[in-house]
Amino acid sequence: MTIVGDRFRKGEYFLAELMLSAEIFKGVVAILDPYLAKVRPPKPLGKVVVATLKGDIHDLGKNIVATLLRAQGFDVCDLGVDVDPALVVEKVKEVKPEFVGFSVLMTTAFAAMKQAADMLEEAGLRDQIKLMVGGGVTTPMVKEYIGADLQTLDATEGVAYCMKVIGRK
Ligand code: B12
Repeated sequence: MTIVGDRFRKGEYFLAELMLSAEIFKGVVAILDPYLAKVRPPKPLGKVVVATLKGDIHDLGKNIVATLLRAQGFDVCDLGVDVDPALVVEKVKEVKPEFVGFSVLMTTAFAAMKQAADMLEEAGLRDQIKLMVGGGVTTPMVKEYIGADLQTLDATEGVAYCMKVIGRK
């Protein structure tokens, strides 16, 4: 997808090719998922709520993180894309995860992530979770803006972080 993104930026690929690549990628993840299920430990290592927030419908990065976390043995509650910040708070109350992960590729969705983080704080839930943010447009400044515990451009770094926090590495 990185190569496809580069070709799109250079004008070598059109939107149709971009969308087709995204669909193929989703298909690949769907094929892998049942195999990964077989190697998961019987008892989940922890719970993670992931979402792409309001104004953003990009979900490939989120799906990669969710797949890798599940493969490692975490229970993942995937809220999908274009998610209302209020739903994040509702789900965190319900699921009681150790981690919340936001995935973002639209700079216009930064505000929704900040709102969700503030709402978690107001609900007294922020101290109970580690907040991660990832996606191609994120930087340490985004981490600071939303008050996240981790910012990364690498899904495996997110998984390694979760493992470290729960004391498995
Ligand atoms: C594929 C793509 C699309 C696909 C999305 C398909 C899908 N199902 O997701 C389609 C064609 C639908 C699309 C639509 C649009 N797109 Co688009 N898209 C891209 C593209 C080419 C690649 C993004 C991608 O999927 N990368 C691959 C993934 C795997 O990378 P990633 O998300 O960074 O994830 C990795 C890490 O960051 C990390 N990670 C990600 N999330 C998380 C979360 C956690 C917790 C952790 C730990 C780690 C982690 O793990 C992943 C693997 O390591 C980018 C350009 C680019 N080069 O990035 C533009 C891009 C993101 N799109 C862009 C735009 C503008 C749009 C549209 C508005 C276009 C339009 N005019 O309609 C719409 C979006 C509408 C909306 N409201 O969201 C802009 C955003 C600009 C900005 N600054 O906000 C970009 C940057 C292109 C550009 N240069 O203009 N897009």
